[in-house]
Amino acid sequence: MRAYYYDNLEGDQRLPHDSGRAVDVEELKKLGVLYHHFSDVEDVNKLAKERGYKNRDEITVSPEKMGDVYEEKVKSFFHEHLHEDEEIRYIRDGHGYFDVRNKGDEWVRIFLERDDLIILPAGIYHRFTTDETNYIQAMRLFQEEPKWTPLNRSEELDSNEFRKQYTSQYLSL
Ligand code: KMT
Ligand code: NI
Repeated sequence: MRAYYYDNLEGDQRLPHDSGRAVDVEELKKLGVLYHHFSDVEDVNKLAKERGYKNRDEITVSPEKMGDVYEEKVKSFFHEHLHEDEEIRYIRDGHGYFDVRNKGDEWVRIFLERDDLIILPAGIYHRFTTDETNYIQAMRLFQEEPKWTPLNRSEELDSNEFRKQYTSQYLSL
């Protein structure tokens, strides 16, 4: 894992876009973003149990796996959105980027690779992209049924109860 401010420059979303300003784990924690490195899947099982996650699946995002819809999928993952639930991803192979908004509404880019696990809190604005290797395999954990409906950023979403809960807990101090 390595986190830094996104440079906001033009160019493919899959490029590093590293501004050179690093962000540490403590900064992420202040945004409600939790990071773990688990080389033993038993540790993931334990975390899942503690947080009430009963189900999981695995997704491979790559042109080989997705074929013609790959480019389209990569673009759609990159639309800024939030969920009314936590998003937990455990990277099994390859690497990619999760971008999250900070207090000042800047993008923080989080590079994740094998054995990295990230928890994005409900209500945080974020997006995902593969990197230049165009390959990542991840475990997606969910509590009951998958509730991953992405809600695209909009002014109306400011009054969403999950968004309001997130901003009051993490962005209002
Ligand atoms: C997401 O939430 O955008 C995804 O699940 C993308 C694939 S997981 C690395
Ligand atoms: Ni998401």
